[in-house]
Amino acid sequence: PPARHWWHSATVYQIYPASFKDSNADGYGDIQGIIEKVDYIASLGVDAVWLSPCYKSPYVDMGYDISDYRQIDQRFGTVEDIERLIAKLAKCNMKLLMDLVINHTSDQHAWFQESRSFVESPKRDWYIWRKGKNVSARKRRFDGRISPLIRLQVTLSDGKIVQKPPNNWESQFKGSAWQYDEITNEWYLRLFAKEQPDLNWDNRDVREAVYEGIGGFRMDVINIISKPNGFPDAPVTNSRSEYQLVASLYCNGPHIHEYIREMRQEVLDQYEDFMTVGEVPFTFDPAEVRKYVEPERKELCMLFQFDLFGIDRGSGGKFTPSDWQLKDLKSTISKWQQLLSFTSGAWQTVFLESHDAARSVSRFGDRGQDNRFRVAKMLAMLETTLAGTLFMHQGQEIGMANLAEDIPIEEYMDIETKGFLHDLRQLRQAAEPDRVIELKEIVDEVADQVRLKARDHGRMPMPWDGNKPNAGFSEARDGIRPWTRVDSDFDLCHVAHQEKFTNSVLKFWQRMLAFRRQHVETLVFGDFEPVALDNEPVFAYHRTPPAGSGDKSNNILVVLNMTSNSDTVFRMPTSTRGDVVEFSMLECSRSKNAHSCAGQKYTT
Ligand code: ISL
Repeated sequence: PPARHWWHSATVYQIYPASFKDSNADGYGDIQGIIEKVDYIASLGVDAVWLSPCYKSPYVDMGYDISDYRQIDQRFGTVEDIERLIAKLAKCNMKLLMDLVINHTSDQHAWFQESRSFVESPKRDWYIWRKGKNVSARKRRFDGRISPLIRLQVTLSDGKIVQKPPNNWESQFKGSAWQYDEITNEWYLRLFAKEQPDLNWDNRDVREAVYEGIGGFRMDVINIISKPNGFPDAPVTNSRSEYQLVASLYCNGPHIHEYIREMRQEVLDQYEDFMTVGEVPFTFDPAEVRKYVEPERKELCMLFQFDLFGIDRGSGGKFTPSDWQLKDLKSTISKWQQLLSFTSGAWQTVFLESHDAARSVSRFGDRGQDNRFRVAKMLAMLETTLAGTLFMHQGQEIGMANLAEDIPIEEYMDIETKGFLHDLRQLRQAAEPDRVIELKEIVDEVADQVRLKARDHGRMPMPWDGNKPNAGFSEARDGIRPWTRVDSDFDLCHVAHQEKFTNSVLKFWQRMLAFRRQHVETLVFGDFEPVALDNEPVFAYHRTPPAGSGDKSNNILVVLNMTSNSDTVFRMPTSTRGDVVEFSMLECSRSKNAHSCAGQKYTT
């Protein structure tokens, strides 16, 4: 069997630094704030903290646009603060995982400034520059498909010759994935915001420069760093838009595995027991996914794979509805549990939330307040009884939900949400060039989806104490306000309250994490087998220790009631091996409303 490492059985707690704890009343969370909360984090029973970016950044995409990898942004503190955080975490037996964003930098990074300045710049080739496609004025006039608005975007040079981007790729945040730059009359690739130019990984110097700083990391969009040769146009799947969002074209590029292996050999292997988790969005083919994590290939320790995360994504993109059913959720989880496990020889992560998604309670549960905490506990039980390295996102441990207030859609701040709204408005404007389309005209139509799915929800400040101003997140006053809205429902859901209350979501997470540690062979390393997948309202599965494990008899049956009906009945299928000899209900309320339970030791 493959070697075991500390990170296999670890639970990692994600901190979004801007929203965790503000120690200096400037409205932003900071490193010192995290240091103050290390004891709290330790009390959860987690093994490591993943810190979303806090490097120097103009903050166009909340720090995922880095302008200096060697400095901590002023709003968060200093490098010394990070060192103090590492020391404090270590005292509590926890490690720190930093976020490595190396597909792109900020446009304010010195490398890009140099690259953009002139075509012969030594750093020109550090980014991806191409000439635009020329479109003659004549062709333009007769090409009915080019809408007035899109023409505006490409009439960027001297007015006589109209340029189009080098290909038709769409940015993740909408619009063309290429940005015209007047200084040299060329375009650079930027798969995300225009302030996030993509690095050219084919350039050896770029790779050397990146390798200089690496320890152990969560690697942002690591599967798209190697770009396809020739930058071919994407097939047109969305005829309403000039640009096509076809991430599969630039995922798993020609040199991807070579670069990851190189990074590992040249840097990571020098450190003992480093941990890497690659973010691998847009890739769903199991064979492709496995390549990143099969131990003998010596690439990544584990990855974030997004099949489950995208379950509510409609065919028209994230903000379009999808009619996913409970059975899809069950089969998606079951599929990946079996594909990537200790026995199968490739490792995975378990996660339901991050800073890139809305809250799981709101996405997967009903929106009624009545069930909110039950749903939170049920999902906690789901996650803590699945195989893989467990990741939880700050606030999940108290059952934070999406913003309770239906605030105006225009007040959503995230760049993905804003980009989507902007793009939709442009498309409408293009269809009706004779009148001005205001944002409020499209708001009604998209409000439900934005309220359900916007990334903003996962980035709300932590409510530490509902009796304090700003829910104890920040003492900002005199006109200074927290950088983002503090939810109005904090009196219902805050840490100070849940710490005192034995049936709280927080206490439940603590108990479940302890249970997971106690049954690590079965729950972390063990095999997964769904039971009665068709039993609609219930999700039930067996967990059994891996073959060859000394802990043979500790089988666990997990039964989750996925409905709000407390009378739901689950009959043990006759195929169940052995009899239940001891069945402990772990449910929180102990009342007849028991919502979910895990039984243990049921073999003979
Ligand atoms: O957020 C998403 C969907 O809502 C994802 O498609 C996301 O854009 C993708 O997973 C890449 O995410 C990472 O890189 C982005 C950054 O905005 C995200 O916050 C980060 O997690 C660009 O750096």
